Amino acid sequence: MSPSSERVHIAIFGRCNSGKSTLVNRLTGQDVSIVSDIRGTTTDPVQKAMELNGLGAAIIIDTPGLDDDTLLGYERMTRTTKVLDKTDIAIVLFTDEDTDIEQRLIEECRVREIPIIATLAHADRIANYPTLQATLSTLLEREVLAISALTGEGIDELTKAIVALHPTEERLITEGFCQAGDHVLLVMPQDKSAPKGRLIQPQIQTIRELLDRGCTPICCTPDRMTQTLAALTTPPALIITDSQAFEEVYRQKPNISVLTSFSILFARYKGDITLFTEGVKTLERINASSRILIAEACTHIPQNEDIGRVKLPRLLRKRFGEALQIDVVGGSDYPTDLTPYDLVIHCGACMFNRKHVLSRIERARQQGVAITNYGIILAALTGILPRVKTH
Ligand SMILES: Nc1nc2c(ncn2[C@@H]2O[C@H](COP(=O)(O)OP(=O)(O)OP(=O)(O)O)[C@@H](O)[C@H]2O)c(=O)[nH]1
Ligand SMILES: [Mg+2]
Repeated sequence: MSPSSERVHIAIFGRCNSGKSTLVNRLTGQDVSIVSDIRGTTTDPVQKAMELNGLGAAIIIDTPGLDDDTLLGYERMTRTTKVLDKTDIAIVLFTDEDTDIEQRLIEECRVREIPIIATLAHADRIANYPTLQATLSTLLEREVLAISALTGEGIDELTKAIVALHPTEERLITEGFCQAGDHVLLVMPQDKSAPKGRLIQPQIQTIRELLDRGCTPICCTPDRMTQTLAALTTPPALIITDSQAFEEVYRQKPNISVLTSFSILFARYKGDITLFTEGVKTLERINASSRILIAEACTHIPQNEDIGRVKLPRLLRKRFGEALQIDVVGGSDYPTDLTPYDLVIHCGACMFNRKHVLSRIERARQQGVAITNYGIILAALTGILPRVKTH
């Protein structure tokens, strides 16, 4: 099954009782969300992984009603914002009620450059729906699809519209680092923090991509690197190492092999490597009275050598003094106001889709706050960064 971070995130927005949950169930063909005529039935975003015809791996997100007055206004807004942060495609349901809040949502999507599909829901019930559909279309200056989640009317057209909005351009993890025919050596320690019985996501994804690109991936643990290199008739064009093994790998690297790390490739693939390497330069201005935010995507139980909560704060305090103020947030607790911080350090976000990481980067950029990520800052603090290929 594709990881959720690689799936297109499709979110459904509309008023209470506009049929959002019914539509989710219709699109997934499953009983994912509770449907009822009680307003405010859906109180939290619900997401479901599915395969959509013609589009492939997707996640459908059901949301609480935009006009849900059982929720406090602020709470409602933050929930919607959190969903928009990761939305690749937004489906907005209009009915025969007012259109003000739906229009505000569309405006927010426009600012965030999220593609939208506007629909007139309940087409089976609204007597004069072709007239209303035309009026709405003029008002919004865009096509409006008439649908009924209840009868299935217009759902095929909706699916086609989703597929048409799906970006066809495929991003590559190793773009510009190697080409078809290259031998690529992957150095991957499998210590006790590695999951039992499988490889971690970045390793799996990289190997798969190298196979797809016609490269020859060769894998070893750091202690087997000498023997692995000796078994090759020519040195690998590219070596990708886990940052932990960097020094060991750097020492043994054949001169003509290009060296990079999984963290660097994923910082580039998931985020904005230029901004991240720019952000890390802020370290020159950090001092004991600075304030740093460490943002983690997961809310997992911290392990012994947890990077965000232990390793990184230790390294930073060692360098900038014990008084350095470091706040750590997890999961969806990413502050709206980042201005109290001199630097934001985000985790690798393996659980987030690219849109989600870019939304967070954009917030920092708009507020003029420097941002980087774990891989890049660790590479900078341990002196790796100047010795690897980053772009
Ligand atoms: N006639 C008609 N009724 C619909 C349609 N879609 C949903 N309904 C009905 O409208 C009511 C509300 O549907 P839901 O899917 O729960 O609506 P919702 O938008 O998820 O509502 P909240 O979770 O409260 O925000 C249910 O009784 C549905 O059966 C439709 O296309 N046509
Ligand atoms: Mg609902």
